[in-house]
Amino acid sequence: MLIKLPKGWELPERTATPEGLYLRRREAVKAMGLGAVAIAAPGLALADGKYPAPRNDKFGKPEPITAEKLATTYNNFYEFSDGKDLWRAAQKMKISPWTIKVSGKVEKPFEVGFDDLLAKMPLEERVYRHRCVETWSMIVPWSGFPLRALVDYCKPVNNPQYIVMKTAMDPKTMPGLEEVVYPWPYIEGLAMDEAMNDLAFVATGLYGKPIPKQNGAPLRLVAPWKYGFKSVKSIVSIEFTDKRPVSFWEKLQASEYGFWANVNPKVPHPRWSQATEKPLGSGERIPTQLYNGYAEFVAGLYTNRTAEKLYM
Ligand SMILES: Nc1nc2c(c(=O)[nH]1)N[C@H]1C(S)=C(S)[C@@H](COP(=O)(O)O)O[C@H]1N2
Ligand SMILES: [Mo]
Repeated sequence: MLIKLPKGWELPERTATPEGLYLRRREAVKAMGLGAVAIAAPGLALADGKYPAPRNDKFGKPEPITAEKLATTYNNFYEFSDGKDLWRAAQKMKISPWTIKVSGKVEKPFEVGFDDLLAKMPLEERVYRHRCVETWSMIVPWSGFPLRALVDYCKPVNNPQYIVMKTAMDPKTMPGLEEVVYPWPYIEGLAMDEAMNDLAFVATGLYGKPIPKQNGAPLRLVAPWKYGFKSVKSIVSIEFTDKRPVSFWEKLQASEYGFWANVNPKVPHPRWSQATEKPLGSGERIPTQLYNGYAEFVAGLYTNRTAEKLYM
C-alpha cells in the first residue's frame, strides 16, 4: 500500500459480472429442492452444511456482485506478498487447528478453537461493498456472524474502550514477515461502539463456502464502512483495552493511514483522490460514497468525535 507500483498482474478486460455465477448456482440449488445437506456433499468442500448461510439483506443488496475468481485472486495480504497475486502462496498457511486467544478486560482470559467458536455463532450471509484505500472495490457475499456476537462470547468487563485484533504470524508459510520494514504482526482495532454496531461482521465464509486462505481464513474482520485495511485477516488474538491501539498501517505511515479510516470521497489520501473507485473487473470508475454507502447505519457513531481525523 505504501510502495504502490503496478505489479504486472492485470485485470482481464470485460469481466463485469451480471448477476454472477454465484447467485445462479444458489438459485439452481434451491430450484432443485436441494438444501444444505445436498450441497455439502464431498468434493464441494462446503464444511458441514454450514454454507451457504441464510441471507440477511438488512444492510442492502448491492450489485453487481464481483466475480468470485477476481475477489479470490486479487488480494491484499502482506504477510504473503506486497503484490496482489498471492493466492497461491497463501495456500501454504495452516488453518487447522486454529486457536484464538482472548485477553485484556474480560471476565477471564481464555483460548478457543475456531471450530468450537464457529459452532456457537449465529451464521448468516451478507452482501457488502468493500473499498480499499488504494481505490479498488468489490461487492462480495460474506458468511459469518456479527462481531457483537463474538464480543458477547468474550465477556468483556469494566467497559473497555477498544477491541484489538491481530493476525497470525507463521514465518514458515508467510514470506512477507521477512520484510522487516513492516511492523508485524498485522494489528487493527475498533472503538467498542463501532464493534457493537450491527454492520461490524466477522467473516468465516465467502461466496457460500468457507473463506479462502487468501481472503483471511479461517476468520477475518469485515468493517465495510471503513477502508479495507481495517478488516484484519486470519485473527489469532482479541484483546479488550482502554488504550487505543496503533494499527499496522498507522505505525508505518500515520499521516496516510489513521485509526478511524472511514470512507469519504471528499477527503483525499495525501497521494491520491478518494472521489472514485474501480470495481474489480470493471473498466469504469464509479463515485465513492460516504461511509462506503453505509451512512444510515454508522454515521451516528461519529457525531461526537469531531476533534478526530475520521476519514483517513
Ligand atoms: N493480516 C492482514 N490483513 C489485511 C491485509 C493484510 O495485508 N494483512 N490487507 C488489508 C487490506 S489493505 C484490504 S483492502 C483487505 C483485502 O481483503 P481481500 O484480499 O479479501 O479483498 O484486507 C485487509 N486485511
Ligand atoms: Mo486495502
